[in-house]
Amino acid sequence: MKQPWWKKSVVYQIYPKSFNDTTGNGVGDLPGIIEKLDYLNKLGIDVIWLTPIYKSPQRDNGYDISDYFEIYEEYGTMEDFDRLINEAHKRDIKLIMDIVVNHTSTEHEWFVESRKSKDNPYRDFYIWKDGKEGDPPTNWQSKFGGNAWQYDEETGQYYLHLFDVTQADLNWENEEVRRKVYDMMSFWFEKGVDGFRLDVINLISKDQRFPDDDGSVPPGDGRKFYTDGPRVHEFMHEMNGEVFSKYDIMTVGEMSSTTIEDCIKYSNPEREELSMTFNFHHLKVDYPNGEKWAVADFDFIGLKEILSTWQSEMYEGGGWNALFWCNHDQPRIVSRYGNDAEYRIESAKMLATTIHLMQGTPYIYQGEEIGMTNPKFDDISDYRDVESLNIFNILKEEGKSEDEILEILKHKSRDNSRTPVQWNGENHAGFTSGTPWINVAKNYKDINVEQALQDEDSVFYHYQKLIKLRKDLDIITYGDYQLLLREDPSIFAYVRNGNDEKLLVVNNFYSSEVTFTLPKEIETENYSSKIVLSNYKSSPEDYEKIILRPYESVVYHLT
Ligand code: TEU
Repeated sequence: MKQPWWKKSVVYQIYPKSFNDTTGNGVGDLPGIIEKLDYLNKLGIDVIWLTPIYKSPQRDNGYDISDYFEIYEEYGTMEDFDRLINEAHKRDIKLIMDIVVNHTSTEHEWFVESRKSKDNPYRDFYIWKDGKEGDPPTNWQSKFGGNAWQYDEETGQYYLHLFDVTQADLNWENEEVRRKVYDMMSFWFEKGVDGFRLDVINLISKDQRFPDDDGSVPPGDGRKFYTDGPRVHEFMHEMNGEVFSKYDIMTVGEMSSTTIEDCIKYSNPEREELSMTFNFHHLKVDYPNGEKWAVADFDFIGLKEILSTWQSEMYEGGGWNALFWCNHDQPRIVSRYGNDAEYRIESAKMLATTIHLMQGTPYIYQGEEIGMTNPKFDDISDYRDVESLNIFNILKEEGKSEDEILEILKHKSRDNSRTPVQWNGENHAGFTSGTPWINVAKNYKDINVEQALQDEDSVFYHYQKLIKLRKDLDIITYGDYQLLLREDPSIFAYVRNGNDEKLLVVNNFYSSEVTFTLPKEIETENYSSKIVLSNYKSSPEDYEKIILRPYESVVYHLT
């Protein structure tokens, strides 16, 4: 049976604001992306994912949309967009857009109308409720801190905002809302877009009883009770029938605080909902007791368990994983689970191999392919993200010192991934001829694209090899997954099993030398083996017993 194209694709995520500025205004733009398409082609990626480029007040850097049919003026024009998609397609690079339909900006015309009066035709486009004896309708918390309801004097009611107060939640129970969304999606598909990343799409269906949070779910998932809501699969199936099924496209749902059962439902093709899903459980193993805003080592055994469970259960359930370490909301992985000091190159390569050789569609976040690190900003004036600034104030009110809070932000802030791409060692790393909207990381003279392209041992060429491997070896796409040495405190090793071949992936996640011994249950006689990738020169050919150097990562193809 013909498999969909996105099962063998590698997606490159672009955060336009920080990618490449061609006007000198300090903000990246669409012509800046066009300028770098040959670079992306050299890397070998198949799809680019643009985070939102629509008209927006930019309170949440575009995740607060005020017009779905216009391009945010600082990124360029619709003509620039048409040229970008045309130039990408010329290079066999597909382009998917980020679509935010759980909420709009409060500057969107629908909301401007909706808040005018209780009987306005757009009133029910959003979720308005009376308070309870002077309190908000429920005790739900916004993901950016504080209560999730905002009182509006005009009509004496509260509106729901699961994110910032300027991001009002749409009412998906209203068929007119759904119709408007589907028509807008079709507009972009008719322009040649190859798919969507759907922002927090598993939050769109709320329990219409609007129950209070009774603390029955772990604090880290306090928002659980409005996640994967009662009609969410119905809405996904309807969206597929009304729009997606009419095009040869891919869709990936961002599933905040979700479950494997739900992600199998979202991505099993028989259910005709989405192509694949992002989940974040593997990126919460450094949240002590589920608390994001704390500094802690990551739980390595927990990391192996989570990634392996998602591999096996999604495989068995007919689902499809989006594989990733980094995005615009997450700290840079080499600073988070790797070693961004003496072993930056080795650990960045090891982390890439670990995630790319699993089953699913891998995503590379801009700058990850050259091992960009967290910027380690140590002054609150360096931070830009609404979530970071909100939490700074909340933690201060809770009594934490500024130094304590900055230490947390250095590790956990979303700004960590939003510093400009480091193109070269020139001023502002070649990102802009003006003043960048956010500072460039100080290490740009040593870590940049120009340097990486000139160094055959750079992280860049390791990613290039990984992408090529995925094209060459079907086992990476279709093989099953078997975790080895579950309890080993340093080694993350797994086998991908094909019909008459295996891929053995062995990674040392730490800076101490360790010995890997192939478990007896792995049957390998009658196989010949070949090292198809390593992050060290001269890794040992014999995979039965390997002395792994710091962050050493070796891949053996057994046939
Ligand atoms: O993020 C969804 C989300 O729940 C988290 O990733 C959130 O951003 C935060 O890190 C929780 O601590 C999506 C977008 O990726 C994010 O950039 C937007 O801010 C958010 O939705 C609202 O649209």
